[in-house]
Amino acid sequence: QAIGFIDSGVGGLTVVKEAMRQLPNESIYYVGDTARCPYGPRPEEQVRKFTWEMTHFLLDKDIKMLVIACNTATAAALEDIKKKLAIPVIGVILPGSRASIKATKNNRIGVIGTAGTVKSDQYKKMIHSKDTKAIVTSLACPKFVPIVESNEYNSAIAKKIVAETLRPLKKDNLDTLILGCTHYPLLRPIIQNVMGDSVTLIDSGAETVSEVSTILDYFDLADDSKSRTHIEHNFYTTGSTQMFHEIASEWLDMEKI
Ligand code: DGN
Repeated sequence: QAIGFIDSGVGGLTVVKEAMRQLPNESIYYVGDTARCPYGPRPEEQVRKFTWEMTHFLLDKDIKMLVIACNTATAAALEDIKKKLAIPVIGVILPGSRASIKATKNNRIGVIGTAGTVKSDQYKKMIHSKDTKAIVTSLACPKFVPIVESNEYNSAIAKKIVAETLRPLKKDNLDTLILGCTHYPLLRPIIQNVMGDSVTLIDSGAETVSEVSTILDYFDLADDSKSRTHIEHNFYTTGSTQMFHEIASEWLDMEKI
C-alpha cells in the first residue's frame, strides 16, 4: 500500500522529494490540483471541498496514510478529514511549527505562506500553544506560487519578486523563517539569499516527512524493504501534464515520471 500526498499543484512535490529521500521503500500516490491552483485566495469552504475531492480520489487507490502536503489545504481541511478517515492523516502546519520553536534562539519567528494560510493564523496559534514567548510575524506572498507553477523559480524575475515581497520582514530581526507553503522550497536559494544567512529557513514539508516516518512505525505500517518486489510512484494532476512533468522530473530528478 502506498502513502497518498495531495496539494493544489506541484508544491507537494517538495514533500514527496523528502519522502523519497527519508522513506525510500515506500510507494507514493500524488495528486496535484493544478487546474484549480492557486488555493491561496479561495474561500476556506471551497478549499475544503477541493481537498476532499483529492482525498476521495486517493482513497480509491487504497492508500494507507494521507499527507496533506499543502498548508492552505491543511489549514482548511485537516481537522475535518482527520476526524472522518480511518487511516492516519497528517498536515504540514504542526511539524513546521514544532521545528521553528526548536530552531529559534531569539524567539522571533516569521511565517510566509498563501493568503489563506496567513488568514487562518494557524502557525501563530500552533506556535503559541507550545511556546508563548515567541513573537510570530506572518506575511502572505501571493506572487510566489504562480512563479513556481510556471516553472520560473530560477529566473531573474523570481529574484526580483522575492526580494520585493520579503522586504517588510527584514526589519523584524527574525532568526527563523517558516516556508509555510509547500511551493516555497523551490524558491529556497533565493529566499535564503534575500533573508541572509543568519535566518534559518524551516521547510515544513521536510519536517512533516520525519513525522510520517514516526507514524508509520507506530501503526506498524512501514514497508519492509526485504519483502518488497517493487516500489511504485504514481503522479496525477488535474491540469497540464506537460508542465507538471517538466517541474516534477527536474525537481525530483527522475527520468521516468
Ligand atoms: N502549496 C500550497 C500551500 O502549501 O499552501 C498552496 C499553493 C496555492 O494554492 N496557492
